[in-house]
Amino acid sequence: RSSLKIGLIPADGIGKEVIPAARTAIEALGSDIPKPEFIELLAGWETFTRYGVALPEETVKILRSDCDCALFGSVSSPSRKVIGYSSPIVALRKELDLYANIRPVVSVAPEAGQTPAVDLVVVRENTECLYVKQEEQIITENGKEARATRLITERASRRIGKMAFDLALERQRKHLTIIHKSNVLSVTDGLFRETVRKVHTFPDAEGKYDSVSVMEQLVDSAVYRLFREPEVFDVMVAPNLYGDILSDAAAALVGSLGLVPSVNAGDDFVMGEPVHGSAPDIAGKGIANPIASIRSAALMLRRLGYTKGADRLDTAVDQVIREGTTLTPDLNGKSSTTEVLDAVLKKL
Ligand code: NAD
Ligand code: K
Ligand code: MN
Repeated sequence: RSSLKIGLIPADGIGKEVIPAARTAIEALGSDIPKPEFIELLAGWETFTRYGVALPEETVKILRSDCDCALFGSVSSPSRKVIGYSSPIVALRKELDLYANIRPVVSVAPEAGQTPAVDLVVVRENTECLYVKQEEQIITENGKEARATRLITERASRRIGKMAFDLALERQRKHLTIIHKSNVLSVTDGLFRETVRKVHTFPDAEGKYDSVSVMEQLVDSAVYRLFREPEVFDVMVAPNLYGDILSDAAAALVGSLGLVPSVNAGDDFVMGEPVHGSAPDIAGKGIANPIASIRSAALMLRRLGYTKGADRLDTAVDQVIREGTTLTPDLNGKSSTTEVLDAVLKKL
């Protein structure tokens, strides 16, 4: 590649503050990556209020045809149903078939060379479970009744399972925990559990995964264990909703949601995205932590094979966290988004 075309979708709230910071950090990588070209794209609640659509067709079209990868910020979704509105990030993950959401959670600032207490990756299935959003409400003689469909397919469970096994193989501990609740949801979670387990023994696996140790844990006790002994977890693979909740919980262990990055990955596209939302409580104040987004940019670059650029971003961020003098308020610091970005740029 002579250039790297990156779609930028800041969307709402602090997305508009942290995605530009990630952009500047990428630009500072110079010749370690192909020359980046940024294409700004619309999506989100504000886009909906202006144009009546949360995910313009144009955005999807340009991502598909013109972009090598993308960075997404965060959307503000109303908590009540608004006619015509549907979360653009959920739609984008589906449109681009970004079936895995990979969320590494690593402890803040272990001394250089020291093993961090928390060093895990949540691999979240990204296209189904309750996020198919098939909900209905009916009126019965006893009042309102609401139902939702929870979809688990063998196909989606198998490919997320493979992704998780492949990630486990790359890691030192090579340990995989399957998260489910099949003691209660024996049909849906039962299928997820069984399918992921089988990846190990697929004929086409040809012993590839033999070095991965597989454990399983019910989702509720997994959260308990996560808080008591997070060091037992390495790679955790989970259906969509459990993965969403587990990764926010794990973020609390490492100090802030503002630190935790992710990539939405499929077989032919990758989109970096901080795990956090649009944070309306701090939006517009210039104090959002840009680290989750800078790390998301690093994850995106790493998946595209630009290891050196990714390493440089991660190392710079680690140094800033370890020094502890330039941090945003979520990490008990006094610095602004821009000051943290500047500190990262200095380390680059
Ligand atoms: P949130 O992640 O936006 O915020 C939770 C808490 O973490 C808040 O106190 C916030 O200030 C803090 N926080 C989050 N990111 C931070 C950062 N980078 N720096 C400093 N502090 C940070 O979750 P919420 O408040 O439950 O949701 C707010 C909105 O975001 C909702 O409309 C929700 O639908 C949306 N949301 C979007 C996504 C997404 O874009 N994928 C994900 C989660 C929530
Ligand atoms: K987000
Ligand atoms: Mn979430």
